[in-house]
Amino acid sequence: MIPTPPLTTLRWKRLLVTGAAGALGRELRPRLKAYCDALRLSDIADLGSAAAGEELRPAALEDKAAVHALLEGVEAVVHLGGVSVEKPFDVILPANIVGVFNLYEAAREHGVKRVVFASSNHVTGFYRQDETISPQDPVRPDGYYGLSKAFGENLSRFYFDRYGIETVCVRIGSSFPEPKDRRMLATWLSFDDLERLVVAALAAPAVGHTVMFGMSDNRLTWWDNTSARHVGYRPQDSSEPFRPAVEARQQRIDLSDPAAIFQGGGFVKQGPF
Ligand code: 15L
Repeated sequence: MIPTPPLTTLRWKRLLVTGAAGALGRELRPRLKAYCDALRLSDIADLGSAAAGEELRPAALEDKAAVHALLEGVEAVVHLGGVSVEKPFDVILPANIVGVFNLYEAAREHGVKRVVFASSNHVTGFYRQDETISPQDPVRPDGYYGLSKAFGENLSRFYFDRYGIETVCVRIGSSFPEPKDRRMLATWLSFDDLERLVVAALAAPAVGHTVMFGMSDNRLTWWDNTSARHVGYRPQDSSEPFRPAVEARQQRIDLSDPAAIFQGGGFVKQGPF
């Protein structure tokens, strides 16, 4: 379901979504089209065919020239691109580290002033599930993927401090049709709330460099977003209606399992590769 009425009356001339063929990109594609004249979509995977108002631009993030061409004429970017799960470092490096550098350099060159960066809860995955943390707490990445997202957060801070490019880094929890397990009762972000969050991050008058967690209005949470109230994100969904089904599937939690102890869940024990 797409939230109605529109979440803002603002309209962008051209938005760029990287990683547009990924799960969240496919979800946001029709939703963001409602807010712009042209929606430029990029990925290395198949983007299908262009609907009215869409521009398909396949590009690898590590390809500097391609990324520079991608940013031309763009007003704001929703950067979902890159590797979105734990992988060996040589897979993470080109897409998530070289790629995010290419993106911000291209943004600087083309005068793009606002980026929504899909960071991840895995930037802080080694905090425990019995802790509540805020974006001001030190990062504790739970793998190479989390490390690469921490790099993106730092890089975007540098590009704000040096060049005034504003970024909202959204440490996305678990954005799926519904929470799959008890961990996701805390980390779940509905697709409608994802849209609310991205549109809020694009539309807020001033965001500077903001780091926040991407979650729905879940009853149980490990994350305190108070410092990001200026973004104006108000989640409308909750994992709570899914609780009975999730608990029926997962009655017992083994507290000797790192996946049950740490916020990053199974990511904390992946590898070595
Ligand atoms: C992520 O960052 C991943 O992209 C996603 O696939 C989920 O695994 C999610 O984190 C999560 O922590 O549940």
